Amino acid sequence: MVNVAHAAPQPPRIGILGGGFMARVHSRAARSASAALDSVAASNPSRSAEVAAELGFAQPAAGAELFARSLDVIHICTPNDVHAAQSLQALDTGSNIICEKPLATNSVEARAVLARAEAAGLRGTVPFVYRYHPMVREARARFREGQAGTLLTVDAGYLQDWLLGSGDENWRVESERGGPSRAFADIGSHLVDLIEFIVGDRISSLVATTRTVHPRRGGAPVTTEDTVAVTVEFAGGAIGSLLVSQLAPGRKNGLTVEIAGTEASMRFEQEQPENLWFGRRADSRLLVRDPDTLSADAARLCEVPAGHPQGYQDAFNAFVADSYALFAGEPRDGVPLLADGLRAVLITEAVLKSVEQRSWVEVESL
Ligand code: SOE
Repeated sequence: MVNVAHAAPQPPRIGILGGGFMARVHSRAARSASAALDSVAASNPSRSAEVAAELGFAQPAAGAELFARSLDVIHICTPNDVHAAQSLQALDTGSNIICEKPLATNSVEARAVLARAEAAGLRGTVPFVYRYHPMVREARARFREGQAGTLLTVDAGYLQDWLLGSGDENWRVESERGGPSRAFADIGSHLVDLIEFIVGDRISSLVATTRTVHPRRGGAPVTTEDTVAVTVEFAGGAIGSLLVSQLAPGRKNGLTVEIAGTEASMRFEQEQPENLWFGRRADSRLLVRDPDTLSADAARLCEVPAGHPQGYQDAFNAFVADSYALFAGEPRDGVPLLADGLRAVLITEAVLKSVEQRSWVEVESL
């Protein structure tokens, strides 16, 4: 049975800040959840007009105008350096927020966003969207049921190649706009969120090393990291290793998580999201997404029957629909909240501190 029970009860009026790739993904998800697409603010007025027409918004808006439109939800899809300030503005004008990661470029600002939301009685979510693949939910359900036993190790990586060459440029590379961490804040944060989401344990300490392979891009010096290797310890005693790179030739969005427990292992590969490998000393299996055989939480996120592949945009659609439902007061399990955004910032800061000190560091708690 296909279950589409994650539709929001009352579709909200929404606006989007930003006009790039993520604004497109968010707008498709908002449309899928039947939101009223009110206004969009891109980098300048003519760009806003183009994006509004292209994405089907009622009108373009300058940033300040958008905040004045009493929107139910503001999606923040702008460069990292303005996420926290725009989140605060949105909350101050009474809107719930869906803010792209990182929630802020430092934990002081991320904490301020959480405090403001709480004081205003508003909610926010952060798109750690890989949580919304049904086979991730299946891994989580099986792990929580004890099918893997006690967690021993985690072997995880997130590899991309879009910044492989010294000529590859993007605002994320510049620390003024992207923040002090690039590869880890951009994609390592997804990896940590996904691991902790599946196993329900927290990384308590880590030691990290990074490399900036290209010291200059586009004629300008680069201070943010291209590659990161991290050894981690979990509060519950397990250990693990994470490899994060945006210079891995041929890898486009290669997020992989393999956990090994005393009874079984599980491996999820984001580029093959219809499968989950479930390994035992005897009888290992490749599980396929089939709503008739999955846990309730995984089946809830199945948009189409078995054998009809679903993927990234479906995950994003479900995340946005769940966010809207949560904002409307409906309970939803496993939605990445502002606290999860803060958690990612704290882990990123621990990575940077470890690199600077060349030593193990404890991850600050929430
Ligand atoms: C680029 O590295 C990027 O688009 C990230 O910013 C996203 O968060 C990730 O989901 C895919 O890759």
